[in-house]
Amino acid sequence: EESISLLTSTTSSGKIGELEDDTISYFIKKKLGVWCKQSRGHWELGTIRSTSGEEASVLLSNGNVMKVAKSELLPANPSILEGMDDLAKLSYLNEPSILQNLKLRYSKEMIYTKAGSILIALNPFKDLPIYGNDYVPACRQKFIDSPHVYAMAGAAYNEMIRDEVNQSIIISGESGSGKTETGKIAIQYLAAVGGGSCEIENKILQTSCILEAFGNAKTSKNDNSSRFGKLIEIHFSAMGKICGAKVQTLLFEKSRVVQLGSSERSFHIFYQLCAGASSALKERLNLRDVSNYKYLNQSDCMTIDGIDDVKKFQELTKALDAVGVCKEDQELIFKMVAAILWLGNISFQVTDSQNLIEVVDDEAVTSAALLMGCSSQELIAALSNNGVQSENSTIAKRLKLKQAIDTRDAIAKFIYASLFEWLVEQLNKSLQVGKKCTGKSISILDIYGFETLQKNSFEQFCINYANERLQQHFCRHLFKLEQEDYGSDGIGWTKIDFEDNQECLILFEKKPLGLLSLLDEESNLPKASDLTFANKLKQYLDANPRFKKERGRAFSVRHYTGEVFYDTNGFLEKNRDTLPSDSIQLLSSCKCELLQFFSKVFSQTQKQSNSFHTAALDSQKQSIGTKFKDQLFKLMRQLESTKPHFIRCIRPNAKQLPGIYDEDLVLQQLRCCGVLEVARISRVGYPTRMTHQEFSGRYGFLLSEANIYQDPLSISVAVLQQFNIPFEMYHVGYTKLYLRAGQIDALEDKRKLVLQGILGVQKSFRGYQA
Ligand code: AOV
Ligand code: MG
Repeated sequence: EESISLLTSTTSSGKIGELEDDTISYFIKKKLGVWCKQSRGHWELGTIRSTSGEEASVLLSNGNVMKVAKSELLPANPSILEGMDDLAKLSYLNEPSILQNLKLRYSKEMIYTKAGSILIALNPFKDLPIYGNDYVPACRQKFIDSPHVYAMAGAAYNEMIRDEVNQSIIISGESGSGKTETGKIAIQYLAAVGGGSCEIENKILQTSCILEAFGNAKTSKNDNSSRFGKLIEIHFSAMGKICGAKVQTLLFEKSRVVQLGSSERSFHIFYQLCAGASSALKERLNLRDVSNYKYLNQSDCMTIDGIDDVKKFQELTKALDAVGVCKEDQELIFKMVAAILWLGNISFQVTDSQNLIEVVDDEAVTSAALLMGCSSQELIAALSNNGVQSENSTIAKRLKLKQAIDTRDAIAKFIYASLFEWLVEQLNKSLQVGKKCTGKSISILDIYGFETLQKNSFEQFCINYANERLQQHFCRHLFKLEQEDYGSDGIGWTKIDFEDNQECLILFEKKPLGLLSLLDEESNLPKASDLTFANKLKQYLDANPRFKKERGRAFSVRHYTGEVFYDTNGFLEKNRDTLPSDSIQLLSSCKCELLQFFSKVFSQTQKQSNSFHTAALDSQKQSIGTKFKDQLFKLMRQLESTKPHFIRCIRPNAKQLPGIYDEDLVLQQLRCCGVLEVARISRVGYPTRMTHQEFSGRYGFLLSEANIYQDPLSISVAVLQQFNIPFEMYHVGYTKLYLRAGQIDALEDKRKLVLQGILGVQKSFRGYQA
């Protein structure tokens, strides 16, 4: 009985010391558990033995007795609450209690836990028997009770049908936390419940395999790290059947094609093709073993433990078949991949004291030229000269070593990035949403996770900026909008504080004195260098509390996840992303249709962006940073028009191994994503809200005839009363009705029963007529 009274106690996080002394006496008398902070920031469970003044003597579970300040103690939850499936159900919501709860569940392979409306997913790093068609219907029936990706996808699906509103499932978390896998699990569920007779859902499932082969790579954080962001929009008919899909991608990390960190790999496809191509295909592409290619062997890592590239290649070609990429196109794709590998092997010889070069005319040149469909001479010319415009003619100017290497790499990156974009287009054509598709959609967002590497460059800068934007969206929905709604609808409410990351976004986006603007400004100055850029940042941004000066070329940003140190080496070049006009000319003259197409698309976008500028210089085209910002804004606007469902993925250890729960690592991630605050809000909050019109429109017909009202408000109240919804479970606002978690589902069940009854009567009536 006493543990029950504790359950309903109003204290939520309260430190014991902040409560009255009789609470402490109560804890002593009943030997209730408390969390006691240890020297290294860990928490140990114990019981208070006695107190004197501000100090308490605590018997720890490991047998030691410790003296601590009362204010340092936190209440532990009674054991009946151990391993709760929703953190909001805990009596005490403090960090050690949450950490302990998740740990216990993780040890029992219960990787999903709710924190109010959001789903927390701990990466198990091993296959669990909780997916597959057997689990789909089970989740569908009682989706409210079981924390699972299926349940969340199910909720999105049901709400889409019920409210006729587009939905989104937004997955976030650090690199390697399980976002991409979680996204696939959500799609799997939607394909199962929304599957019709057509092939479309199989095609949707196959797209992941293709996108991962070309867009994922092994990094130091994750063996299958996404190097692009993606939003998959799944469209449904009015009957709830899948009728198409659209894939949108975001900032692709093309630098990986030419540059690798140690123990990292390039994109999977390079290794898959070299390992898995048939001998005939290998011959046609003049393919060698991966160890022969400089773009790949600059890293010591060629294989991934437990991954069979041969098998992956077979799966890839099957997937390409399934989405309708014909064999001829597949051959073209592989040709481009092989051409890039050979391009990387092209070497240069310095011929004079001025560092001018000549291209070494060897097998690499012949193979690359052959695959690209040009002559060796043409390729050599494009790699050794740069056309310089003079008054009325173009003079070919010989390149220096660094310029030549940059040109070669720029061509390789351009071909690969264009290939990726083209593939996404092919997928979209194959998944095209038909005209008959009049229903709504569910979008699944899976971007690259926050990254803090030993060396953080322009790529991490963009990735982390994207994560800041996403965090803002999350905060707005869970904290700001929620609380504003209560305020304006006359609900009494104590505000819950949360960390706002607005300041950090200002640091990135402010014009003209923000990181992105200053980067663009510097990128447009011909004499600028990474060092002058770094100095400019220090000059203008020092006052921003989110910015931190560092020595030399570096600077730091205080992100919502912590401080990240960036080295500006290569920032300007990567932001400019220039492709020499000679290279574009070369590609457009190649016989390969894909290359012709890529160069045409390039010239068109170039023209479009140039029309906004006066000078038609290469450097005047839109920078990568600005383009990315625009893409992100568009994405956010798109998400704003949907009802969001959030999944927070957590990486329980950095080793990518099952069974290890690193408390510090988990806690740091929980803090970043505001799990504690979310759980608090949802415990006191009302997750369901409908206008009186909506509510009375949907449930009014359930009223017995004695209850006939005209206005929506009275109908709503009558429904609540007729179904004995307890008073503390709802709040009637001026405009909306607010319901606590679980209430709307009980009503939905009743509605369904009644409807089935009515349909049953109609059926038998028809049967009688016949
Ligand atoms: P990410 O998408 O969050 O990282 P992934 O989804 O690629 O992370 O997950 C990393 C690895 O964890 C996967 O390759 C699986 O081995 C394992 N994993 C994740 N979720 C599950 C699950 N539910 N069941 C079994 N194994 C799982 V990044 O893309 O790096 O930010 O840019
Ligand atoms: Mg991923």
